[in-house]
Amino acid sequence: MAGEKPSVELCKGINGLDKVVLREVRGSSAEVYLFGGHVTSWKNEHGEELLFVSSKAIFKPPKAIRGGIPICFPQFSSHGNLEQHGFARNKFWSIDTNPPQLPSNSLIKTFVDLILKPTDDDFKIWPHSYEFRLRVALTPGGDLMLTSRIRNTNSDGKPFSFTFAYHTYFLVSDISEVRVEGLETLDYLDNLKERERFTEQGDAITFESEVDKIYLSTPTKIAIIDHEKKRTFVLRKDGLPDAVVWNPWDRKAKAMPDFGDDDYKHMLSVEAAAIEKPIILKPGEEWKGRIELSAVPSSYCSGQLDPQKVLQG
Ligand code: TA6
Repeated sequence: MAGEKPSVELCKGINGLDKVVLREVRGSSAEVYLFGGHVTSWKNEHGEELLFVSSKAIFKPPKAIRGGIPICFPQFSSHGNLEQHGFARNKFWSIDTNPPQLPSNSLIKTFVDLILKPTDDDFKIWPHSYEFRLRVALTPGGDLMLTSRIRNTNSDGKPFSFTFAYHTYFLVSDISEVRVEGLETLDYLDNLKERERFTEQGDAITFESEVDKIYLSTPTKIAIIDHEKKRTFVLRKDGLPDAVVWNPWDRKAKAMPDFGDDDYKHMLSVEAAAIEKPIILKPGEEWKGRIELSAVPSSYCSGQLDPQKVLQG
């Protein structure tokens, strides 16, 4: 409830899985499951959900949760010989009780730190020692921030490389009424055409069929405009040069057991990522990748809020 103290609460979620609930003074909230380090809810001060989670999502490890913000690490999609999207989203994370200092805005008081480290078994799959720290924070204004820090802790002097994505599922009212701004004229790899490289046309991106594209070296701000909901999501990103845009549309929707047949109408994945140039870390080195999500009331057509202003602001 608005007006109460900001809070961070560890509690039980679906199927008794541990989750942390963040609440901010003006009423916004977020939820993150220790399974997968997976954000499954982000609500504004009116209690309105902003992230899509499928009604058919399965909360049974090791199956990844369908929706919210799965984390793809150390491999995006099938770009390598590991399982699809790597293993971080299929692992149990722990609360990081003693995280190293993270320079951040002192106004941000509502956050939780999680950590993922490899088990002996994991070495058989990916023979590297690492520490993956994830901070999930909610600003007083209700923005959601995810900061990942990945450190190579190999003692054998070996570097390792990885690709990465915050696979964010935004909740939209009607996909055919959504526009994405900030990716115009950029090159992209089309996953529906064996990752062939193309250049995007000059206008905002709209949706009328399946899309699965990796935009390369994008601006640090992308706007997702939901006309019907009069809402603009602003995605700001650091350390993540690429952005994936995905909607499975009807046929693929039917093929996914944990996804409703009509769910594609109400979600759009826009994923801040590092794919084209894998991140390479020598022992002792650390990489940081951050997103900040805002949801601002907008009425594009009435010009009240022009996404271009958002993108330039
Ligand atoms: O990010 C887009 C994508 O790589 C698509 O190709 C599609 O496979 C989607 O991710 C979902 O992947 P998942 O493994 O969660 O079913």
